[in-house]
Amino acid sequence: MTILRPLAFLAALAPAAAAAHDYDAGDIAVLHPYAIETPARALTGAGYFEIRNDGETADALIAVEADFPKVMLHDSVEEDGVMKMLPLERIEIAPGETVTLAPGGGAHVMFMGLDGDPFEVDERFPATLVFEQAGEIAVEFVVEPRGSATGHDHMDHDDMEHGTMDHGDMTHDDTAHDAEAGDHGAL
Ligand SMILES: [Cu+2]
Repeated sequence: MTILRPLAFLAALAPAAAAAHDYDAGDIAVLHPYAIETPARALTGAGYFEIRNDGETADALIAVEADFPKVMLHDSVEEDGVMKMLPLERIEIAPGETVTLAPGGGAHVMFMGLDGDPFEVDERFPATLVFEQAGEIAVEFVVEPRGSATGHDHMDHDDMEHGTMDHGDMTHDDTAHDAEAGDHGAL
């Protein structure tokens, strides 16, 4: 009697997935990491992707590393009609679930310190996604035009244009602590 080996079967499929700009490690797959082009003088750029958990235990994205002065996970929340970006410590992916990060609000990766080197369409850059269980997954972000239909969204990007936000005044380190303390009164 032949013993089925599902893991070996999945491993055999991996090269095909990689060709489609997807990456995986263990039970976690990262699909189509992309960033949105930025204005020439932008200080920050946003990155998005889908994460699929094919396993039976929860995992979480806890960090993104890339060659920028600072990279953070951010969440966008509306408070009194004003969009704010707050640091996000982790993005949970339940077993069997797919989490989608996409333009238009919500979680995103914030690449900070672009200063004079904007994201240009078709540019690619490497990054490492760090997961609590699956460990590190090396990926490549590809820069896409603002407002492009990547199959993820048809929202109005203008609502969430990072360039128009108050990133300049926002010292992210300080904000992180305020946000954790939940001190809305001070904001
Ligand atoms: Cu942000």
